[in-house]
Formats: sequence, C-alpha cells, structure tokens
Amino acid sequence: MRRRTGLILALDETDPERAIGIAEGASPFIDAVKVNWPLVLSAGPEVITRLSEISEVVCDFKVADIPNTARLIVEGAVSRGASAVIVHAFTGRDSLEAAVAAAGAAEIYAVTEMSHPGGAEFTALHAEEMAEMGAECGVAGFIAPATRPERIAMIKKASGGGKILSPGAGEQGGSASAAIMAGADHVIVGRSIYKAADPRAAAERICGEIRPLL
Ligand code: OMP
Repeated sequence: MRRRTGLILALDETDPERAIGIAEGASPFIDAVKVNWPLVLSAGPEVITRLSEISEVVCDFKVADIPNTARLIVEGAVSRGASAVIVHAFTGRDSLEAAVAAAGAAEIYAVTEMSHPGGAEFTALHAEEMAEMGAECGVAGFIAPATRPERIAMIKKASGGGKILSPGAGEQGGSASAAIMAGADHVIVGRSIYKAADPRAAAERICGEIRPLL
C-alpha cells in the first residue's frame, strides 16, 4: 500500500449505501478503506469489489485458522479486489506462510498486540516474538496499538523496521499524531470518521493533523 496521506478509513458502517458514500467522500484523504465483518455481513462480499473501485481495500478478516482455511479466505478476499488482508499472527508460522503465499501480489498484515484493554492481557505478552516471526514469513507489515504508542516503536523494532498500521486513535483513546510519531506508517480510524456529522471533513482534519509528521 502506497503512503499518500497516512490515513486508513475503518469502514465499520453497516448501512451499505451510506458506507459507499462515506468512502467516496473521504477518498481524497485516505490511502485505503479497511473492511471488516460488520460491513461484509450487511452488504455481502461484493462490497469489497465496489469499494476497490473507489480506493485500495484492506480486508480486515483477522484470519485465525489452519493454513488451508487461511489460504481459502485470503484467496477469496484478493479475488474480490482486496489489495491487503489482515490475519492474526498468534496462529503461528505455518498459517502465516500460507496466507502470504495465497496473497500473491497482495499484502498480508499480521496482528501483533491488539489496541483494546484486553489486548494487553495476552497479545502484548508475545507481540515482539510475533513481529519477528511475521517478518521471517514475509508479511508486508503489522497491526500495532495507537492506544499504547510506545508499543508501536517496540513492535517496529522487533520486526526489523516493518511497516505498521495502527488502530485505536479517536474513540479508543489514542492519538493519530502520537501513533505516527511513534513509528506508525498509517493510522486506522473508524468511528471518529464514519460516525461524524461530516465524515469527509473529519477525514480531512485527521489527514491535515498527521501530514506534517509523515
Ligand atoms: P475505531 O475504534 O472505530 O476507530 O475502529 C478501529 C478499527 O480498527 C476497527 O475496525 C477494529 O476492528 C480495528 N482494529 C482495532 O481497533 N484494534 C486492533 O488491535 C486491530 C484492529 C484491526 O486489525 O484493524
């Protein structure tokens, strides 16, 4: 994924037409739209293809499965137009390698430490190991928490300087600029944009906030 603005829109809006409208409005200010289960379950997987005509699409399916199932999910997402897929790293090396192989020219991002408080209970304990292992498997980058910016720096270092996508700014309490300053390459922002009265203006504001830091 090319970095133009440093912002990824997490489109967890479940009204399909509203979701498309938000993506269109925000498109000048974002590098990609991230699609998760809420929108895919309400709009169907065709929404991936529709959104890919507006922006790059990251399918956040947080794949956590055996290698064969991981391969099938990644192939299904990429064939519909996703240019990246998010998978869990805790499933281990064989699943991660299968995801990377299935992605072909598309990218795999691996979750290390999750951004919510529960993410500190288990994922944080192995985040650095997962980042090291993910880099060995050839993933394009990692998900690391904007809610704990100091962990972004640790995870980036453990991965040997890998690319970091960072969720948790805004509604979860983190700051987009602090995440970028800690080493994130892109911040992932959802509710602060798609629930705003003017989602396009909200995306433009965050984009303006982080632009000088890129
Ligand atoms: P907001 O909290 O509304 O900005 O949305 C954050 C988005 O990032 C949601 O789509 C989450 O599913 C996703 N996310 C996290 O919030 N925390 C994580 O640790 C990982 C992800 C993710 O993989 O994108």
